[in-house]
Amino acid sequence: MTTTLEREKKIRRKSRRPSKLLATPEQELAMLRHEVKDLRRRNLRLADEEVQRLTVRQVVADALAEAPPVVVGVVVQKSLSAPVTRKPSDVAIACYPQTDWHTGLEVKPGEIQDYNSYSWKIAERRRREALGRFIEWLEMHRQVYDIRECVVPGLGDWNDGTIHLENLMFCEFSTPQAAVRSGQALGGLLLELANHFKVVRYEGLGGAGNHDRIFVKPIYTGNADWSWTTVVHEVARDVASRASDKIVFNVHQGVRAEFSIRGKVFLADHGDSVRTYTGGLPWYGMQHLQDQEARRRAAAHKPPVDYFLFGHWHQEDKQRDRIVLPSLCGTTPYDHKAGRYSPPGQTCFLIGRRGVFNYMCMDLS
Ligand SMILES: [Mn+2]
Repeated sequence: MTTTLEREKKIRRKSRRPSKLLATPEQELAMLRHEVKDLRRRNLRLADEEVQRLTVRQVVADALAEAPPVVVGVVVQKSLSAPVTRKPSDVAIACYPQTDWHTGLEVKPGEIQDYNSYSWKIAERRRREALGRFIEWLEMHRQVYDIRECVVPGLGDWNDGTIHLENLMFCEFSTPQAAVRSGQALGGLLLELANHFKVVRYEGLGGAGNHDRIFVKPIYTGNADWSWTTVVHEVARDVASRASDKIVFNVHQGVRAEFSIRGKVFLADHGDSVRTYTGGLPWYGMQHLQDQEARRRAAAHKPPVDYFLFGHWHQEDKQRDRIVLPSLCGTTPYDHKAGRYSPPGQTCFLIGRRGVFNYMCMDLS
């Protein structure tokens, strides 16, 4: 675009040039010389530009010649199809923990801003849904891994029990009835799992979950014997004995259960031995318990714990060496009071030669 200044210069230049019509031969010669001079100058400038253009082209051509070859797409070095024969390193064990069923608890949505609804019927539906999703997850992983064994840790709070006044006032069943139902459901679950695995190993925490206590106040001596968990376990053991060739039923006495899965040490604790002061997950409390356990195990020359399992807080959390399980019951009025994010859920994961992997938490809302 021509600026005003340039336009003025042009006009002035034109006005200095005599009109061709009025020019004498001398004036015409002078004009032609002037034009030749202009054209020469323009020619030089264009030649200059051409040189520059050629130089740039050469530089780019050189750079392209020296550049490494361009790889388009993903380089697939190994076949992605599933291996036909498996190596020992492909063996994995499935883990499907169960906790906080709170059989007998009825949660009315209106009391907890519609965050949840719970009853025996809903519990049965959630157990079925979770099992279906676990089996789907299992079949997917069987495309790659050799999974023949399933470990089911049981972490307690099977029943809503009688430790609080409200449990007594509003339970759907009496505690003995609830304990029998939980036992039958647990035994039935193990029988169902036995259809999908060569071995099903139950690792039950005999020491009561807080809600399984027979007495309002906690006891630590004989707490497994004086607990509704004993009834749950004995009923479940009886039901599971129908597939005794496949189901191994282990019950651990005391508040903590130690067991091994593919060489990794697991320590299960219901969770009520760690206090919470804010209602939420006691991060430092759990860490403190883990540190204390590590110190006393080191002193006793026992191998360190690889994974801690907790239930109790009805909130799911997965850390490198700790898994806090969600509850089957979901948000209770107590969870609601504490502002807990407690959707009902179940978890499952695999244990391979390097430990826990492919962890899944199902939301059963
Ligand atoms: Mn609980």
